[in-house]
Amino acid sequence: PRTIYLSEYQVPAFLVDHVDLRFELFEDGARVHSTLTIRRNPEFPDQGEALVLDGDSLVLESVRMNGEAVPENGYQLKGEQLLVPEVPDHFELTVVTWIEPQNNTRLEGLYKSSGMFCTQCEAEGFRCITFFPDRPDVMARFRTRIEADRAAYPVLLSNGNDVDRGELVDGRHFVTWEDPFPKPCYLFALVAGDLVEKRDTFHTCSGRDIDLRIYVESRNAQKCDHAMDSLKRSMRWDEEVYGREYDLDIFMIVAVDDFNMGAMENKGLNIFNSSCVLASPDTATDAAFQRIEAIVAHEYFHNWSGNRVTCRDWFQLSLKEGFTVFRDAEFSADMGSPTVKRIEDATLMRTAQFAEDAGPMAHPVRPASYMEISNFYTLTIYEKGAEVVRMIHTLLGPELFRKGSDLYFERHDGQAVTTDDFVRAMEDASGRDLGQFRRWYEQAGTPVLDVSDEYDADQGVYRLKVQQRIPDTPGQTDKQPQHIPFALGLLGADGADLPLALADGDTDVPASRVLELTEAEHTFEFHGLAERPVPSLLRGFSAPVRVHYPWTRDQLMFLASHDSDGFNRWDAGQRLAVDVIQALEGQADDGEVDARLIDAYRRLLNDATLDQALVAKMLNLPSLAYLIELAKEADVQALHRAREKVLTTLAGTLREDLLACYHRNDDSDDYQLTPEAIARRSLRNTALAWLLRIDDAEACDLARVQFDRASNMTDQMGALRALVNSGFAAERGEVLDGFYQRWQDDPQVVEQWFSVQAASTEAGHLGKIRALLTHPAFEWTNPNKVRSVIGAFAGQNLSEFHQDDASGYRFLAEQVRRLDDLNPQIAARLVAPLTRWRKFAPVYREGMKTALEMIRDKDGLSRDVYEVVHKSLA
Ligand code: BAL
Ligand code: ZN
Repeated sequence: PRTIYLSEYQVPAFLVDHVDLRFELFEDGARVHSTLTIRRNPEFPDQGEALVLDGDSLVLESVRMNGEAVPENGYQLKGEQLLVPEVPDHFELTVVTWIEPQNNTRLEGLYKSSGMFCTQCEAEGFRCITFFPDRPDVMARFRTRIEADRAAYPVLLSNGNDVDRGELVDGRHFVTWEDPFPKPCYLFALVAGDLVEKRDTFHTCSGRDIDLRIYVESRNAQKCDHAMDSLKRSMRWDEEVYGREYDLDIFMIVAVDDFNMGAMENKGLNIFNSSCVLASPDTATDAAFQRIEAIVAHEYFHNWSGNRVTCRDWFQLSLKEGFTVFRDAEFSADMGSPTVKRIEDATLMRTAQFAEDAGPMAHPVRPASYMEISNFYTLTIYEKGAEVVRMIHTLLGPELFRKGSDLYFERHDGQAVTTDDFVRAMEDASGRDLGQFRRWYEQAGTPVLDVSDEYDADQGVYRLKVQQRIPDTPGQTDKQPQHIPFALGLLGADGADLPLALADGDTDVPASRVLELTEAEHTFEFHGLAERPVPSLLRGFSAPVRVHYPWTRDQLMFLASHDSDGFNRWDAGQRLAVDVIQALEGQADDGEVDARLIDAYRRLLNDATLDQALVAKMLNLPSLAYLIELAKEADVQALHRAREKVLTTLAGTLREDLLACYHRNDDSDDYQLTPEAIARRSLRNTALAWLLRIDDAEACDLARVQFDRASNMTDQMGALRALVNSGFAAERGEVLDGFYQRWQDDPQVVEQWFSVQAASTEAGHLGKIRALLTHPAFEWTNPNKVRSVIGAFAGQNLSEFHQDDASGYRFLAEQVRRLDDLNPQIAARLVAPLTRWRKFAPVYREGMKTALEMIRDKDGLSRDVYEVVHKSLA
C-alpha cells in the first residue's frame, strides 16, 4: 500500500458546487444516480488537469457530461478511480453506479443493518457509494432523493430539510432532502428503514424552535429519553459556553446495531451505534448512561467544530476531534463531577494513550503520513488532541480562549482548515505567541519531566528543578522542548497550601500556580517558606506528561489525605498503590503489603465527610494495564500476582469496613443519575467485588440477593461481575444462565453479558472464550459482538491474554485473520494488544511477534491491517 504524506498536499484540481443524488434502493442492490456540478479550481496549478474521481467497489453503469452520454473511450477506470481526461472548465457530470449494500460487511459506505439501509462515510466511505473527489476540502451542497419500497422502508432520511415526498409505482415511495450548508462528502448520510420516531423540541437562544427526532426500531422506543435529554442539555450548553446556536430546523439521531464507530456527526442526521444512544435504567449501567450523554454531546458539538468548520485534509483530523473531545469533556464535567471526569480522562491518557505514544504506531497529533486513515482515529488524535486544546485553554485562561474560539468560528465558517489555523485564531485573539506550543502538534511521544528539589532552611527558599525530555518515536529523534503548563502547589506540614512567592517580598501570591516550561531545564525558587514543603505537581493533570519525583510513601499518604487538588489526592493514592505493587512484584508469595496502604484504604472507606465520588475513584487499584505501561519490561503474570495479592489482602483485612460500606451505600431509592447516587452504587459494587475475592459466604449471599433483586443494570451487573470474577462463588454458571435467559432479546445487554465473561479473570478459560464465539447470539458481522468477546478478552483480560504458552496471542491472530476479510477496520483495531510486543518480558515477546507474523502472512491482507502489522514488526 502507498503512504500518503502531508507534505504532498495540493489543493483540489476541481471543485464541486452541487451534488444531486438519487438512490433507488432494492433488496438485491442499489442504483445511485449522481449529478455533480463541477468547475476547475482556479488555485490549482495545472488548468489542463484530467478529472479524477475516487471510487471503491462500484459497478459503473453510465457516464454523461452536460446531459450527453460519454462514450466508453471518453473515460477510464484506473484502479478504483474514474478518470475523465478531457473536461471543460464548468460542467455537469452524471454517473450511475450499482452497489450491493446487503453484501457490505465492511460497514463503510451504504450498507444494511437489521434490515435497514444506513451509511458511514467518514473517512473515505462516500467513494463506496458513488464516484466523487472524496476529500474533505471539496465542499458541496447536497440534494438527495431516496426511493424505496414503502412497506419495508417507510422512513427515508438524509441531511438537511425534507423538501418533497410522494408515491411511486409498485408500492414504492420517495423523499427528497436538501441540505443548504456546503459540506464534505464524509458528512453525507442516508437512512431507510422501518423505524419509530421520538420527537421533542428545542427552543434556541435566538427564539427558533428546532424539531428534534430520534429514530429507533420499535422495540427500542422506551430507550430514547436519556439521549433526548442529553441532546437538549448539549444544545443549551453550546449556546451558553461557546455561543453556538444550531443552524438547521431539524436535528435527527438514528440508532443502528452494526456500526464500526461509536457514532457519526453527519450534518443534521447523526447516526449512532445503538450501544451509544439507547438506555433505560434496567438495561444500561451508570457508565453507559454517562457514555451516552458524552457521545450525544460530542456528535452535536461537531455541528460547529467539524461541520461548519471542517478539516482541510485527514492529517488535520485532530482539528475537529481534539477540539470536540475537549468540548465534550468540559460539558461532562459541568454535568457531573469535574474532578471525577478529570480522573477518568487522565487514566485513559496515562494507561492507553501513553502506551500508544510509546509504541510502533506512535504519531503526532497532526500526523505527517499514513497508509490507511481509518487507523488514525486514535487516542492520540482524540484524547491527546483534546489535552493540547486544554493546555491552550490553561495558558490563555477562559476569557481569551473564548475570544479565540469565537474568532476561529467566525473566520473559518464554511471552510476546510488546518490545526495551524486553529492555533493562529487563538494567538490572534489573545496576543499570545504559541509558536513553540505548536510542537505539541508536530512531535510524537510523551514528554517526561524529571523533577528534583532542595530546601535552603536558612534563606527559606525551596528550589524545584524541572528537566524535560521527549523520547524518540518511529521516524522522530532529537526532539525540541515543548511549551508545557505545569500547575503545582506546595503543602506545609499541616496539609494546607503554602503561598507560592517566586521572589522575596512577593505579596498576594497564589496557593496554586501554573508555571510555563519552555526550556529543557528550569529551576524555580519559592521564597519565604519556613519549612520544607511537600510538592503537589502537575495539579489537575495540567499537561499530558509523565512526572518523575522521588516522593516517599509517607509523603504520598500525606498528599492523598490533604492535597487541596482533588485530582492530585487521587493521583497520590495511585502512586502509593503502584509503589506497593511494584515492590511486591519481585518478592515471593510471603511479601507483606505495606500497612500504610491498608490504613489509607481504611480511612477512605470510613470517612463519610469525603467527597464520595472521589472516594469511589480512589478505591480503584491501578489497573494491570497501567502497571504494564509503567514497567520497563513487563512481566504480566508477576504484576498480576502482586496486584492480586494487594487486592486480596485489602479485602481480607478490611472485611468489616467493606461490609459496612456496602450496607451504608444500600441504594433502595428510585434510580437517579446524580453524581451522589452514582458514587453510592459505585462504592457499593466495589465493596462487593472486593469481598467476593475472599472466600466469604456472607458476601456471596449478598451478591446473590443483589443480583436477584436489583432494580437497575448497574447493580445487577455489579453483582454478576463480582460473582463471575470471584473464584469462590459456586453460583457463577447459574447467574450467567439466568441473566442470559432474561435478557437474550436485548442486544445491548447481551453484549454486556459477553464482555463480562470475556474479561473474567477466572484462570485458564480460553476454551470458554472460544465457546462464546459459537454462541447463537454471537455474530461475526456485528462489531459490538466482536468487541465484546475478542476485544474484551485481548484488550481487558490481560492476565488471561498474556500466557507464556502464547495461546492467547495465537487465538487473537486467528480471529484477526478471519475478520480481515469481513471488516478490515475492526480487524486492524483488534491487532492493538499485540503491537507493543517489544515492551514485554522475553517469555511473552516471541509469542506476540509470532502472532503478528501469522497475521502478516495472510493472503490478501487489507491495507488497514497491513499498516498496523508492518509498522509493529518494523
Ligand atoms: N467523526 C467520527 C466519530 C466522531 O468522532 O464523532
Ligand atoms: Zn468526533
